[in-house]
Amino acid sequence: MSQRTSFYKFISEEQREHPFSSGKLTGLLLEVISACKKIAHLTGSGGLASHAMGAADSENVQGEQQKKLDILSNELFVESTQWCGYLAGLASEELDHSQPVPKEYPRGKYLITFDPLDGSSNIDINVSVGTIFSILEAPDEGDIQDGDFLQQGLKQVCAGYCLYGTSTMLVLTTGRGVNGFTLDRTTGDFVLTMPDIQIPPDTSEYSINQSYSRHWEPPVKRYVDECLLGAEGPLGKNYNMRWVASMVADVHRLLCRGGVFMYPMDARMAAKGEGGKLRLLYEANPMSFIVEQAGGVAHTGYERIMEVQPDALHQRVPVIMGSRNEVERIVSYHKDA
Ligand code: P6P
Repeated sequence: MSQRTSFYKFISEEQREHPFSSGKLTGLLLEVISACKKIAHLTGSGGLASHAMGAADSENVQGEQQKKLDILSNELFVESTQWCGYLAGLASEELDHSQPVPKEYPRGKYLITFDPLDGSSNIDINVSVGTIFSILEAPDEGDIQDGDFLQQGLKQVCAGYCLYGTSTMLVLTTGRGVNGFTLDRTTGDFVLTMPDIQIPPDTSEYSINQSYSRHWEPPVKRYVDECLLGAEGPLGKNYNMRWVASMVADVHRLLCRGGVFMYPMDARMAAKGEGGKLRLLYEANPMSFIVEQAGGVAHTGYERIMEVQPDALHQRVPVIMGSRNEVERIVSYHKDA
């Protein structure tokens, strides 16, 4: 069997193509991946690690019930990365505010935002969850504040996710396409298994939580109604629907076979003055970078997600992303409205 390419070999060869690269991003990514391997082990233990199952007696800044694994995964991620000398600060879904790298460690050139365990409501029912991360440049000096993270998605240096599914997969972009790696449990290496991922431009599969349909805005309701009409309707084909309730799993599926993932704005959120359900900095932006680099479109319905200017660390946005032609249709319905 031909020698498979390990992540380390892949990223080292990529680095060589950037003659001026310092190797610092590579160094940071190796620690991020180390954290993901530890989280994979933790999530893979399921009920065997009873201390990791079930709800913690705490809520995160979002007011969401934290799972023990949310907290453990967050601690693992911070401890595995903050010491490496390539980070100046970290911001997590599970932390109210960003935190600078402790003084005892060297200050690095990057910032990282992350959701340590996205979809954690699926933990107790043994359904896929994932870690999502986004890497930005840090200011050269000054104490790291929340404001330093409020950069448009266009400024991302790297974005990726690790999907803890039937296999553990790392999917990553540094702005030169998207590549997928599978964890080889015998060697502990991530190995290149999905080179140069391209999202099919057309699809007949959409992903949305249908139970909120009475709250949707007209353009989304119009699109889903047309999908439900199938071949006899204006879209002229039958559609399939999937909803894992784990963004990493739902987005990974559309990267593999096309599709549209939607968590749109709805009347409930508008009534609460929220911008959507999913968080911009560590869910929507990293996934948008990946989707766009794989030839897809990532939009709020009103603007390109990566052009949204963040004004708060845990800001929420509407998310419509996936196959180019299908998302562009949905965006056109928003323009019509
Ligand atoms: P709902 C998980 O909690 C998450 O943030 C995303 O991973 C997922 O797509 C969405 O929320 C699920 O939301 O309302 O269907 O439970």
